[in-house]
Amino acid sequence: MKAAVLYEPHHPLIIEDVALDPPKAGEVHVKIGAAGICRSDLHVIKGEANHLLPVVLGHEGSGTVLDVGQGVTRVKPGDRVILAFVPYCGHCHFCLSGRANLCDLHGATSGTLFDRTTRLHKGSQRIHHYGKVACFAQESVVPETGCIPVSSDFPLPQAALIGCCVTTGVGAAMYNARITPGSAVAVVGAGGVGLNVIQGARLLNAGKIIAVDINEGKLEFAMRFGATHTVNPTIQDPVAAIKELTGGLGADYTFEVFGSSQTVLTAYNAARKGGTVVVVGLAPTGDNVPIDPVALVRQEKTLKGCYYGSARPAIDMPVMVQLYRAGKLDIDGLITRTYKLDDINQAYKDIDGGDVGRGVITQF
Ligand code: CND
Ligand code: ZN
Repeated sequence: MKAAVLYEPHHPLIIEDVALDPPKAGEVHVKIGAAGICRSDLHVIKGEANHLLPVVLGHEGSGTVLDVGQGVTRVKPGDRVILAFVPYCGHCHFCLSGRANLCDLHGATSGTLFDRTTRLHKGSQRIHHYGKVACFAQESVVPETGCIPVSSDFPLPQAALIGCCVTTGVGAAMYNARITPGSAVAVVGAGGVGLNVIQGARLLNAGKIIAVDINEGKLEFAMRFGATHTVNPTIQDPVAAIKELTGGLGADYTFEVFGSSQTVLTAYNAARKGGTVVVVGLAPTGDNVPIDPVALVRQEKTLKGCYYGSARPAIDMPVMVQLYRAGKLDIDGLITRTYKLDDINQAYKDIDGGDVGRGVITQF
């Protein structure tokens, strides 16, 4: 089957035929229907995040079950599924304490399936699976717990986006920050994930929602998803601007959704005393944020990370499906470009070049 393989950072993905072994016990063979273009894959392509190579990237996917391995009960051939990039083992401390997005075994087996082997290979060369999803391919084999069933009439591109940017962004607002009605929110980075933090804040009845981005087009686009104010750091100091918009206090909640020490610091400094700073973006490996520990104490800020929207995919992705169906989450409007798998390198140029919304591969 055809897949896009990354052999080396800073090099284009190679579209080629690779072998995909049948699913083992507890695994599911899926025909990929849609795959979103997220910056997390780009971090690996640009060498900003380390990963075992070669790898089939793609962690925002959906598809249709082709066949299942031994003992699989959650899905059957023909089912439509959202693919979760943190499938859960169900046995570790974090799974058992209700934080399946932090599954230990998943972290310990990064790049492979749970049994530490890959189903992907080329001859004798093993090819790794990004996020146990590896959806930049015609087909994939994923853990059963990484399959979240949706009804057969649910559109595949929208299902793919629930697989990462929607759940990551809306979840950051809803499950991690737990924004209270009327509060002032600032979101630094209004790309695919940031737009979903913005619409999550709108859903939770935030008072002010300030979108911060260096790209004017992204700021305009963010107004459609609920931003009430915009700030462009290339034109004004973002911290001063956010303070001015919040009566000199700073925002109750700030979110960092680009991935750099600089934007984390902006989010941190733009939060008011007692405010909450949620870091969603993945900064390059080795990047450090200079935070004054005494100010942290005296200002009682809360600084926290948020992985996969702090969501429990099996429980919370169906919530995203319901909110979309009820017209409360706009996923259609997020999808601004569609691509063929063959054009994946162009798709990554487009996200890095500043195109608004989300691109999705819909033809494999
Ligand atoms: P995308 O590229 O779509 O958006 C990033 C946005 O940040 C763009 O609109 C940029 O213009 C903007 N930006 C760049 N520099 C600045 C700046 N200095 N100030 C303000 N805005 C700026 O990326 P994405 O939305 O796909 O991903 C965003 C981050 O989230 C990225 O680091 C990705 O790896 C990470 C992420 C995290 C998780 C998670 O579970 N925590 C899941 N998926 C993606
Ligand atoms: Zn992502």
